Amino acid sequence: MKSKHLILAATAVLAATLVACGGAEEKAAPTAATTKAAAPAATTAAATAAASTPTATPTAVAATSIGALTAGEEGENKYFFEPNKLTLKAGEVTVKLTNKAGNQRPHTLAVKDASGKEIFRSDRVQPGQAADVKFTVADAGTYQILCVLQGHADKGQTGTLTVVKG
Ligand SMILES: [Cu+2]
Repeated sequence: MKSKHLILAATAVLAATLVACGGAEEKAAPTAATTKAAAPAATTAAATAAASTPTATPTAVAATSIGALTAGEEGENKYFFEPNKLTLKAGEVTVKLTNKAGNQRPHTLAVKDASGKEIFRSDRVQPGQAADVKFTVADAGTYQILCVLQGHADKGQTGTLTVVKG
């Protein structure tokens, strides 16, 4: 008899705890909702900006078909592009390729598509010189850029060209 009461009591406590927990969650939820509801009112401009950001960002990125790269060297074993990431809009593009003064060798800019097919290769640019390299990338996507001279890509002279819809 006593133990039955204890179990009942325990069950009641458990039930009360569950209800209390449920109640607490329900109480917490409206508070969060209230906070959320209040936020847009307080920061309508920010909320509007945030909402328009997803569409605004690609447009901002796509605004240019002109990029610039500098070919760099660190001794004999490391060649690179700075920066090694470019984003351009699809179509005819121009990349100013600068071969840094003080470098010891020419460099080029070539572009390979996702399948590894070379779609463009520039002339050599000599140390201390720059060239406006023009080519066409018809399709949005990710391309590899590299210098095609012997061993240069292996020594790090590669990068990524991201092409977005114009
Ligand atoms: Cu090179």
